[in-house]
Amino acid sequence: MHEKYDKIKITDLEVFANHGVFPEENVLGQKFLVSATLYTDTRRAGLTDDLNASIHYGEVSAFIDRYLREHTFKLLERAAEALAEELLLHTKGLEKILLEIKKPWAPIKLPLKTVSVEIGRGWHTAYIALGSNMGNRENYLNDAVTALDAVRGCSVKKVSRFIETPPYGVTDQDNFLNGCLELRTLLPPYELLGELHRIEKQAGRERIVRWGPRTLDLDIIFYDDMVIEDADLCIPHVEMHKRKFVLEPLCEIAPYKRHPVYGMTVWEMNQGLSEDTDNQ
Ligand code: A4P
Ligand code: MG
Repeated sequence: MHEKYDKIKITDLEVFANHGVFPEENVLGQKFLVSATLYTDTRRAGLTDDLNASIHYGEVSAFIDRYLREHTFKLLERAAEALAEELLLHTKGLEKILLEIKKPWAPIKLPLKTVSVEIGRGWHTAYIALGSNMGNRENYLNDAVTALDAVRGCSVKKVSRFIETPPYGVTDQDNFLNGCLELRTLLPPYELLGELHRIEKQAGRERIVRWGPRTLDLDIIFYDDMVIEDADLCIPHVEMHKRKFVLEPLCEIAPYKRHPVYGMTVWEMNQGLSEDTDNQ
């Protein structure tokens, strides 16, 4: 996995800008030192000697300089967050960034070399299951795909076909239309869940009966290989391996994705479930 180790580093780029909590800092300005570690696969550039196959550190440096001069933030945390997001959104081939902003002249009336904030941000891959069993089901699912793709820092990469499925759990309700999608996202899991809830709400979703009828249900199935077991968020989704209506569409777009706890691929889980049903 050589590409995981590849990086391009910019160290202590000097920018004169106006960030700070004190109003004087926003007017007078001061020096900032910016360091960025850009994680990108340099293999192709390494073989071809072609700049277009890599990230141009001159352009990135110019972008950092311009961005920090043209915006004013109170906190270094906010400056770093906003800048990292802009760089990830607009730099082709940039998978992850470590960004440090140092403030050598921090006005705290004590001698110090620098204060700084360093953050790590990057792209993640999530798989989302979609379901609807009320109203115009196909429209609800298509609108959800569009709404998710429109979220800043979210880009839908693949969408499965939508399949008609009998209700699981509470069986006394209409058939579902189910599908899955692959999402590239800058959002951490809880922020992604917040966006899913917002989109469900926009589709008129009301939470009356658990597992009951709904216009739109959006569940996070996988988020990279992360495992979360909190009261209000479980990833991988706890029931996914038992659900044909998740595994079948997921198998279309990510057959070789492996469950980070059970170790089985989506294809294997889907196959196992078909055999169980055949034997019933
Ligand atoms: N939550 C925890 N983990 C997750 C996660 N990975 N993704 C929490 C999304 N949400 C997660 O969900 C309840 C709470 O689960 C959320 O607020 C979140 O904090 P909900 O959507 O409000 O309620 P729900 O959907 O009724 O319950 P649940 O347990 O999420 O049900 P499922 O698992 O979504 O199942 N049959 C067919 N054929 N097709 C279906 O799509 N769907 C369900 C609902 C039942 N039967 C079905 C289908
Ligand atoms: Mg749900």
